[in-house]
Amino acid sequence: LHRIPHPPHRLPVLGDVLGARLRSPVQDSMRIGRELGPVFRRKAFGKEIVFVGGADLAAEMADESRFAKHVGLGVANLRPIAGDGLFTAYNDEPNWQLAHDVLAPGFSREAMEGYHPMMLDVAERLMDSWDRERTAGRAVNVPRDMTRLTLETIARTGFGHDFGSFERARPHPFVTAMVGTLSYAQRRNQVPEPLAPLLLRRAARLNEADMAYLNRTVDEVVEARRSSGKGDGNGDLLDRMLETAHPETGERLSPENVRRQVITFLVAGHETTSGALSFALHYLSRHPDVATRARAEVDRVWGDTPRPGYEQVARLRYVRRVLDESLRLWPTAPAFAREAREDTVLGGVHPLRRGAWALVLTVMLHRDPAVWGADAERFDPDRFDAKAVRARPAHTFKPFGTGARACIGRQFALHEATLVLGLLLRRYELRPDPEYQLRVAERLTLMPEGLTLHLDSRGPLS
Ligand code: MNH
Repeated sequence: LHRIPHPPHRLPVLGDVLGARLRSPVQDSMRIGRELGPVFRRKAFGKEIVFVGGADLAAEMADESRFAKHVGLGVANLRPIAGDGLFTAYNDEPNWQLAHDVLAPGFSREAMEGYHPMMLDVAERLMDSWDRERTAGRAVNVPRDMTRLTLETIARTGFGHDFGSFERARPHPFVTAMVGTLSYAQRRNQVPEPLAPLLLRRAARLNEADMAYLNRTVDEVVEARRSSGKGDGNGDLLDRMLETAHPETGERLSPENVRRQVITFLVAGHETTSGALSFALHYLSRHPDVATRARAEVDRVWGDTPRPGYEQVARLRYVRRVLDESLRLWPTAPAFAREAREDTVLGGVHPLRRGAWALVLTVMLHRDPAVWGADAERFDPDRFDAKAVRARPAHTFKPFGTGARACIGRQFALHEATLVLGLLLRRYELRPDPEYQLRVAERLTLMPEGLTLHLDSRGPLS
C-alpha cells in the first residue's frame, strides 16, 4: 500500500478523520480524490480503504478474470436485512446462482414488454398529481414524487402490489424504513466495529424497528399472493420467486430466501431509479436548450399518441443521452467494490493479495479528465452520441456496475426512466427555483436534496 497516497494529516489510531464529513462520505472522497489522484487510501480507526477513481485502474478492475465483486462496506452492512438476496449474496453462495437463473428471465425483452403498460399507468398517476400542482401554482417536490413513481412501478410490475403512494401526503412507511436502514448501513462504516454497539445504540434500536417493518411488509405481500392462488401475478417477479424451479437443477428458492429477494427488489428496484430521474429533471430544468431538443424528439417520435408503445421508448435516443449524462455526473449507486481473485499487481505497481479489495469510485471514474476531457464537470448529453461512445475506451461508464454481478435491473430502470422523462417533457415546461443550488444527499445512494421545480404548461391545459 505504501505507494498509494493518503491525506496528509493522518492521526495515530484515528486515521484520516480531520475534516472528514460524515454525512457525505462519497462527496468527501471526491474532494480527496481531486487532490490525491487516480488511486488513494483513507483510514479511519484502523480500517484502511483503497479508492480507485482513475479510468485505467478501474478498467483493470473490471477484468473478470482478475477481479470479482466484493461484498463489503455498505453492501455488507445490508446483510442483516437483505441476507443472501441477489444484491448482497457472496459470490460463492449457492443462492446467488439459483436466484440469478430463476429471476433473469423476469428482465427479458418479453417480460419488459409486459411491464410497459403498468409503467404507463403509474406515470399517468404521477401526471395527474402534477397537473393538480400546476393548476394550483405549486412547485413539485421532485425526489418525493420520483420515489412515489418508482416504488409504485416496481411494486406493481414485480409484485402486483399497490402501496398507494400517490394517495399519501407523507412518504409510505416502507420508504421511511428503507431510508432508515440505508442511512444506518452507511453510518456503520464510520464507527469502529467494536464501538458500534455503544456509539450507535439508539440508531441500532431504530434500525431494528425499521427492519422489522420491512420484513412485515414483504411478508404481507407474499401472503397476499399465496392466498390469492397460484400464478396470480401473470409470471411476474414474485411468481418466479415462489414457483419457478431452476431450469437445470429443479431447485426452488426457500421461503426465507424469497423474503430476502422481495426486500432486495423493492429497495434496489426503486431507490436508484428515483435518484436518476431526479438528477435528470434537475439538469433538464437548468439546460433549456437540452430540454427543447429532447422535447422536439419526443414530439417527432411519439406525436400525440397518449400511450406510446414499448418500442417507441427506445427510439428516444436523445432523451436516453440526457439520462446517461445525468448518471455519468451522479451515478446514484456511486461506487462498487472489487476484490482480487488471485495475487495480482494493480497498474503494474500496487501489489494486491488474493482477496484484497478496493472501492471503484464511479463518480470519479465518470469525471476522469483523461477520458471525459478538461470540461468533465459540464453537463453535455452529446457525450453519449454514437460516435463519441465508439471513440471511448471500454469500462469508462459504469453506473450499473460490472461483470457477472452487474445490475440485473438495468433495462428495467432505463426503460422506465426514459418513458417517464419523455412523458414529462411532452407535458410540462420545467422551471427551476432560481435559489436552488444542487445539494446531494447520501444514504449509500445519491439524491438531489430539496429539489423543487415549477411546472408551466405547454399550451392550454387539457
Ligand atoms: Mn441495480 C446491482 C445500480 C436499478 C436490482 N445495481 C447493481 C449494481 C449497481 C446498480 C452499481 C452493482 C453493485 C455492486 O457491484 O456491488 N441499479 C443501479 C442503478 C439503477 C439500478 C444506478 C437505476 C438507475 N437495480 C435497478 C432496478 C432493479 C435493480 C430497477 C430491479 C428491478 N441491482 C439490482 C440487483 C442487483 C443490482 C438485484 C444485484 C445483482 C447481482 O449481484 O446479481
